[in-house]
Amino acid sequence: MIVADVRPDLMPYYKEDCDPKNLAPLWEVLHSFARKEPKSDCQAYIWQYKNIRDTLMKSADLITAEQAERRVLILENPGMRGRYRVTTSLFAGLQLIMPGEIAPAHRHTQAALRFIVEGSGAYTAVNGEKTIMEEGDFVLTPSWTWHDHGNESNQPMVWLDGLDVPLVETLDTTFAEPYPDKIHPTTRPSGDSLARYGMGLAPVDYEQKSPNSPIFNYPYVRTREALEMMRKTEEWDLCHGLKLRYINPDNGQSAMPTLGTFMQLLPKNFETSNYKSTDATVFSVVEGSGKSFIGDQVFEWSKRDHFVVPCWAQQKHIANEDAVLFSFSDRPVQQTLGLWREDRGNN
Ligand code: 1HN
Repeated sequence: MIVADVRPDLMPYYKEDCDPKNLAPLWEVLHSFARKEPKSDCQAYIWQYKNIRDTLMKSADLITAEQAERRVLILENPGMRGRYRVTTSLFAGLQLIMPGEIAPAHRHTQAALRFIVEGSGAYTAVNGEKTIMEEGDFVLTPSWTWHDHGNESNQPMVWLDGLDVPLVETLDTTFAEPYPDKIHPTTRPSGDSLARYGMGLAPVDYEQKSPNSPIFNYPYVRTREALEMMRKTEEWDLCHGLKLRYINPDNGQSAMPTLGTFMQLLPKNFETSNYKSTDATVFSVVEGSGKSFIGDQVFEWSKRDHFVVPCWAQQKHIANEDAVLFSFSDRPVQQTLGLWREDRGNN
């Protein structure tokens, strides 16, 4: 339906000539396409773990992981309720799997990341390799890979699911299928992909076959050690503290082509400079506590909290104690398309 602002006098032409032929006048809407700056429905928000953990645990009394297929509470952006997304292009949720439970094998064209929030010892199997998960691990489930989850430990396990669901939906490229059995057969030992591809080595005749990293699990112990070693030089970035990006060792690009993932260390009392970027970003607090100024709001965070920074919102983070933040966004997509921008102020 056309609301005529530019030329209300042309309404009869719009209605009687254009509309019946599925035509619409660009000049009435050009200003909304050609905007000075991005305008997004995505809002800044925080899900403090202390406020949502009970609700998540209660889901285990109400539905099994198998009944649910995936027992996930979606982190719905308050500006996009009912659209099952955390940012315009990304899905985020917290998945719970209880001891003894199985989430059956399936695959889909959407790519997923798991970032482990609570628990120890449950597994995700990706294309026949089980990876045992520990807090702070970053686990990949690239597009169209078979995956199932299981918890053989004696404690609940919670992880952050990050997927490119809305992006794949926009491109109308969604395919999915269940595996004929509940569990995909294990064909490789745990740790196989890390040993083969994650040690700065590769099998001698290895050839890169896909845009995804061949490593399924980037363990937190190694990421943390890298940050701790790097901090000795005290070369802090004014906007980010010490910030690393997870890479596909085949090509130095992001671990998956649609999902950029990062880990950063902010030392006690560090205050970042104002920063903004076009990739709306979801943060998961791994260690420590602090606060973030996002636009004109302030969010206090501590371990296991999740918060979202919208596209092109001014952000500044302050650590009350040494803090480690995981984050993800669609940055690699924006960069591939030549759309990504950042504003570091004068830093
Ligand atoms: C999915 O397959 C998983 O495999 C988690 O654990 C979250 C959200 C949307 C679509 C598929 C999983 C998902 C999902």
